[in-house]
Amino acid sequence: MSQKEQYTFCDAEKEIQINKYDTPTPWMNYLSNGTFHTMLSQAGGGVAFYKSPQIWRINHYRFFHLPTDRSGFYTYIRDGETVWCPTSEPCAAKPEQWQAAHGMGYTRYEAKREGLAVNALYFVGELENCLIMHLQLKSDTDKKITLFPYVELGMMEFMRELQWQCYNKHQLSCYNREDILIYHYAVENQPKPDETPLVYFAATLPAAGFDCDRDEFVGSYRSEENPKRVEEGHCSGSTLYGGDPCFALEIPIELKAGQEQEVTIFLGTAMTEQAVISAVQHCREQDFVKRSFDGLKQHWDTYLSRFSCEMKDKTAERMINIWNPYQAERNFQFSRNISYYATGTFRGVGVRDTAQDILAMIPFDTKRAREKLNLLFTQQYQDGHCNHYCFPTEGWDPVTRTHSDNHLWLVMAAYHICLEEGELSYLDTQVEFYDSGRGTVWEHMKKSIAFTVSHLGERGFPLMLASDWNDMLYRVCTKGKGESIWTSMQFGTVLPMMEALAERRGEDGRLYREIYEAQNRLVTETAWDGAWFRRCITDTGRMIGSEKEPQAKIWLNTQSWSVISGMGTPNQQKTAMDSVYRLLNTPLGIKKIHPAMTTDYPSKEEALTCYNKGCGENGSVFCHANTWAVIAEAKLKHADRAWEYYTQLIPANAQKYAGQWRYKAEPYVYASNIFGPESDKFGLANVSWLTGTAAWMYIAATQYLLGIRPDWDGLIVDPCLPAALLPVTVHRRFRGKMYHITIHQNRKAKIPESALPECWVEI
Ligand code: IFM
Repeated sequence: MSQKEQYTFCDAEKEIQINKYDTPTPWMNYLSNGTFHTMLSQAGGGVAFYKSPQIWRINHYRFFHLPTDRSGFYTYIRDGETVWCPTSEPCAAKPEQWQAAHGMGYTRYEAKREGLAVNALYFVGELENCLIMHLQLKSDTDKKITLFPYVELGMMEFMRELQWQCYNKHQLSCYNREDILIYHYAVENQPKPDETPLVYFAATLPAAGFDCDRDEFVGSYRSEENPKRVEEGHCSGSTLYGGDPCFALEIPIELKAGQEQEVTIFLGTAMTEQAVISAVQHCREQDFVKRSFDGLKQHWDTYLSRFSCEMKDKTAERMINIWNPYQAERNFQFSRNISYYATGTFRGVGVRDTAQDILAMIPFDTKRAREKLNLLFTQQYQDGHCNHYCFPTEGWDPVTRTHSDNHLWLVMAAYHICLEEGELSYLDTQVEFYDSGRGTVWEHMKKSIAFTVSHLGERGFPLMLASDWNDMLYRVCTKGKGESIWTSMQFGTVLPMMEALAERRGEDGRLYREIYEAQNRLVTETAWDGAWFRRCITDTGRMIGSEKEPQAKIWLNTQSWSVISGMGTPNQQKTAMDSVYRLLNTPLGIKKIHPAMTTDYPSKEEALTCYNKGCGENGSVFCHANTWAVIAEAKLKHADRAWEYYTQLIPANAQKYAGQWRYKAEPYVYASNIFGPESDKFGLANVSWLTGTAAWMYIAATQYLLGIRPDWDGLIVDPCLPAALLPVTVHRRFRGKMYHITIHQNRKAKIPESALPECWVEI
């Protein structure tokens, strides 16, 4: 099957249109209004949740069991003896014509079988907390059909369900109230019972029947593919007071040839029965669907208009204008919580991950960025270190491991908020410390620096602690002595930010400069290996990432971050990045280390990895880390190489190179990693959607390739683009004004803040 047949991008609609339901893996979209969320595949599979997938998950979704990508949000159409679904799945009888399209916050399906055409639009709007499934039906001939909208409910706490469902499921109830099905999750010891909503299911047309008991609806030894009641043509009217719940409706419809008929189904949440009834009344209003969808469209049009570009490379243009900022926004919202790969059971808000996601929200909305960063600062202790994850929605205790990098990411995010806003007021925001007391953001930031200063190792580099950015390095420091050269470079990146902020505040910034210089001396002298920078030092003093080592001789991050931090000499930086190109680059991106390690390196007892070669953290193309190589090459002004690194990882390009059935993941969003050449699955993309790649690739593309960066008194234009790509035009909203910048050459320039609402510049 050719690429063209499988999917098409439609940039005018900001959509990807998918022409076959059986993609190699489920290709997901996220529908959300910030409170009610649905992850939905091209085949109608997925999971909905209210605020948290850990404690308020609505339906079952099987992440790795077969059949894949089930259950989901299905409407069965019983047309004579045939039963099919506009989502294509899960029935054996498939539509004769079919297409799905993922757009900004919505997914739609167009299907036709036996003269019956159905357009189904799924989205979550601002007006109510519900998934809206709007169906338009049109038949070539007169027809009497029955629709059976269906959702397999689960216990709201997925982990409790795995462990305790044999008891707790008999504490659930699901029933019909005034033509609305209601699910009540109230089990012993559940967290936040008072904040737990009821779930509802209702339609705009009257139902002739319903089921709330899954076993009654589906029947024994059957599945979503062939529910018994659909086959029989009628629901059983079951309610459920203990057992396995579901929502199913039976909606008979008479269609006249050529006439369109509409029905909308709502799966939503509200706190009380009365609130449910009001919400459904609202949903059933004549223009509710239209108003909701228009609002959603408007929201994304406005959001994405804040930064866009026009360039000859349409694949890159599409990523920069549409899919990359969309993915970054979803990461900002969901951190690494729930995706087709992450089960949404334990990862709340990761401080490290979210602080990086904030960087890509800043150009769009500093208010949202501030709020999220405030939350992260509440995870900081008086001594300056931070919790690793927190669970603000679930109210669970945080994961308290101390890593060497978490608190430093906060400094970086706060600096960039100030820079975007062009003033320092954010620094005066008061935020609680996790252990006791409160302080301004600026005080928090100073404590971040103080923590690293007081946690340097024997050689003077920051202690690794429970790992730096690279989780795998937790074994380097089990005795508390290992040191991170990369954290030194991360420290070296934020110290000049502190210096600049201190000076703008009228304080003495020299201390930060002095610390920077001391760290820089270490990096230049001790970390340099001859052709690249070493990565870290183990408890026993072994230098990891050295030519002298038998494995994992070179690591990507200390090369790219030497440039980002400005540490090491210019010659070292350039040599290091040349080594990256020579030893780590592949046509599918840059490997994180080379060569991949065996599971007994450096010793069997203290092995650095359990990963097979070429997988995950062990020699895969780690896309997140690739973004920093793009930035580094752009900073070195190597336009062709920077662009090569950027474009080879654009998902549609990588997928094309690897082949669709090797790459497997979505061609419109970044994956966390791609299996590397030391694996026989080289080219397989893994953990798509929720990855730091989204935020950083966006920063790399917009701030370093296009080179549009905020400065205190205007915009810096510092492009680094291949000559063949020029001219490029950028539209950037900045401090309430719109800038239209046409770049004809790679020349650094400064655009002073405009007094007018719009400003046109040629570089
Ligand atoms: O930095 C981490 C991140 O927190 C989780 N995914 C892997 C990254 C690299 O180890």
